[in-house]
Amino acid sequence: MPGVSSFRTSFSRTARVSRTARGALAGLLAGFTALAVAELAAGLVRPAAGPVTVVGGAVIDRTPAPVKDFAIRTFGENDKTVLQLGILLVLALFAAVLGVLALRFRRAGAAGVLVFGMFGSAAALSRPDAQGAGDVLPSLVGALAGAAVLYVLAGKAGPADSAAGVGAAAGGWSRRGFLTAASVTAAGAVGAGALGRALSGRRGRGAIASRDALVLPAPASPAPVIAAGAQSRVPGVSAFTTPNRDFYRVDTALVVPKVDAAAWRLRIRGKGVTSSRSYSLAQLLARPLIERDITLTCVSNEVGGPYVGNARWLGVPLAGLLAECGVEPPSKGGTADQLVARSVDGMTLGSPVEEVMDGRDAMLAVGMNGEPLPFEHGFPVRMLVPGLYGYVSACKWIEDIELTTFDAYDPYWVKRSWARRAPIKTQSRIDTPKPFARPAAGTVMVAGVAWAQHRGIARVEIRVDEGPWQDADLAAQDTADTWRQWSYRWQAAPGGHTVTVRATDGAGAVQTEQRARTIPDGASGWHSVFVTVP
Ligand SMILES: Nc1nc2c(c(=O)[nH]1)N[C@H]1C(S)=C(S)[C@@H](COP(=O)(O)O)O[C@H]1N2
Ligand SMILES: [Mo]
Repeated sequence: MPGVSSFRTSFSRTARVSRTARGALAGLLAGFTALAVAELAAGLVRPAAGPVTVVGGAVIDRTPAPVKDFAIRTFGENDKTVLQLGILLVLALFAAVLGVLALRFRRAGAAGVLVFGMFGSAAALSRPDAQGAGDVLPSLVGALAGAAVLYVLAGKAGPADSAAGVGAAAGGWSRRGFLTAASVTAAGAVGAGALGRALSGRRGRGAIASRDALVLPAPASPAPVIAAGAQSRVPGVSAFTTPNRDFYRVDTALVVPKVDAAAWRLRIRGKGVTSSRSYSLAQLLARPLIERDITLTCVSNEVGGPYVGNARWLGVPLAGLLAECGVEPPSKGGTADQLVARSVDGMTLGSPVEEVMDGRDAMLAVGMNGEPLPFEHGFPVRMLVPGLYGYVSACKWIEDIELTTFDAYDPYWVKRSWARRAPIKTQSRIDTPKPFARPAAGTVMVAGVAWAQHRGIARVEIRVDEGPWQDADLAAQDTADTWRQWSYRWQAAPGGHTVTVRATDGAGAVQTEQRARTIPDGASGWHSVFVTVP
């Protein structure tokens, strides 16, 4: 009877499907357990050594510059979240496949989980801030737990379906046994993961307390009062001083380092340093501090892009500190031409000693807009050199300064095809109107910011379509190290229009029209915005 046989086929197919689903579930639970136990181990030994963090970090380290640039462009500051979700997705896929495999080959499935753990450990060891056994442990312990879970659950997930599904109760597997084991595993994993998170959080408590307790001394040299006219009144223009919570953030840290200021020290050593020194935060704060408005820009900022911000920084003049250690700039016979700054998370940034010591306000910053540095921006101390892109100057969570030469050492980004030296290129940005806006005909305020740190902005011009360049009104210049706002009253006629801006720096050089990508030393070209006047 055709009816009966087709019933039997679909019945066994259903049985096979549900068996596969049980295998996949066993795999997912094993993967979840592995991650949760690893989080717990990381919480105990080192939060930054969690498997997703180290694998993510290793991926960041190995991402070719164009791909990283694409990620920053496409996902902006969500790039890290996207990366971690991607890793979790890939892990989940492999875990499910391993689970199904384990139905037939239990040992192989469990061994597969261990292989993933070894990947995690290898990734941890490859990170620039790896410290040894503590980094390997979380992935390894997690994988062992995951492998055990898969071995047990696969055994309970059911026999081969040779009995065409009818014998589901035979061969040792019972639906209830599997579900009970799965639930217990899930609950245990959730508990381990939550405990791990809580432990990681606790480890940061000393750092948070040290930041809360920090009282910033008054500067010996306060910043000049910002001229009343420095902030344009045109709606839609960036604030002259960027609030800390809005300040862009670019770094490779998947877990923001939480440094306990009480235990923190800064070493200064290397070529030309007469004797290596080390400073505590209290020692640095006891020195005369300077307060300065400085605009920071990322080399990954596209023309018209958002990775630029201006803050009021408080810090220790770096040149004086270096001089005290015996360092001389190359122009005065110093042997080191590169200063390599190292952070607690193993990042290395290289700055030219000549620029650091040429009289500009290079500093070790401790304050940002009137408060201790936020953790995201480098607490307790970061470096800043006005006029240089962040990746060659602005080391956050700094703990070591080494004097060396450009010939002898390539820091992190230079190893990844970015330029050794990178002064900030003159740029201007239209903040308003926005691209594809539809402003009414008549007077339209075009306004934005321009920057050429340490050279200053002398002129900003606007061009509508292919018309002549017209001078924009410049807001008051704060200092040569800050951006400058500008505005232009445009008498807009109906139609589609392209509005273009260009700036001239304090030395008289006009911003180049030549388009360049961000790699290797910063984007160039003119920013323009297309609008339709209805
Ligand atoms: N330790 C560390 N410091 C770092 C980085 C980093 O990845 N790690 N990124 C640099 C880059 S590329 C830039 S543009 C600035 C950004 O500083 P912000 O995040 O405070 O804006 O920090 C610099 N300092
Ligand atoms: Mo950057």
